Amino acid sequence: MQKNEAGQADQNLLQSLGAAVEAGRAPKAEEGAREALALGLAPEDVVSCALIPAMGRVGERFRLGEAFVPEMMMSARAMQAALNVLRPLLAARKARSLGTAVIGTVQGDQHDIGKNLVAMMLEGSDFDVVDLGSGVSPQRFVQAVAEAKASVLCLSALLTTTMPQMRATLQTLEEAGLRQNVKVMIGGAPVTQDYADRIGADGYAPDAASAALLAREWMGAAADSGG
Ligand code: B1M
Repeated sequence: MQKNEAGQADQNLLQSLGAAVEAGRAPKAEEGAREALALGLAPEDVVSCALIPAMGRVGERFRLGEAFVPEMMMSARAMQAALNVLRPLLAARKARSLGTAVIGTVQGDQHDIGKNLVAMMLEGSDFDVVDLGSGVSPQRFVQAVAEAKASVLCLSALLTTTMPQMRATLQTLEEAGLRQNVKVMIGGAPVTQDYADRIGADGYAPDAASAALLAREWMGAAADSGG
């Protein structure tokens, strides 16, 4: 096949994968992710060119009142089905560990897709990851940091109403005398660097790849994993 034909085939596949996620068709999304890998596409490109834009479109339709919670739920399942296929490649284990990262979505917030992506990228960037899931209370985060002797704590929030849980978690960490032991990173669609500065988090990352890079930087490791 000629190079431009291969490029067109890749584009078509990414487009139909995105459409499957948008339509909430999990089996088709899973199949599309497998085909993308078989075509030699990088898993990071599949995520950033097909999956994330598809979820953005669903969110926009929800915002406009053209889609509802069940549709968002079905799209989330389809995205998760595709991510499950990509996961082994995104989170390939490396020979050494830079430390433990505890991660979760804050209390009151069920959104876990972005958090799952960050966890996968951290795993693929030489971290041992303790994933607490979603709806995690400040006390549970702090308990996990203590138990795992974590070097990094990652807090995700997708709702403006749950962002204050990030501040609450930092306070609980402080009260437990553990604040100095761990670097705290926050992220999620409504979160900003300015918010991180205001609540006293150590850092903010706009996406999963930058989150992994920042965590590596904190550990004094080179930007490229395995470096
Ligand atoms: Co909800 N939802 N949702 N939802 N949902 C949003 C977030 C919303 C923006 C939709 C909209 O109005 N346009 C809106 C929030 C408005 C706001 O507060 N600003 C919203 C709402 C309102 C709600 C409900 C309140 C709806 C209702 O019930 N009336 C409800 C709340 C439930 C709850 O949590 N208590 C709700 C429910 C749901 C579902 C359960 C149906 C489902 C989630 C399923 C799941 O996650 N398992 C869902 C979905 C799917 C969405 C949208 C459509 C997609 C989110 C997503 O997965 N994006 C979303 C619209 C949108 O975001 N455009 C929306 C893909 C994902 C890869 O991106 O999570 O942003 P994201 O992660 C990014 C970065 O943010 C970053 O890395 C990722 C990319 O690499 N990142 C980090 C994330 N965490 C990070 C942590 C880091 C660093 C980077 O460091 C620690």
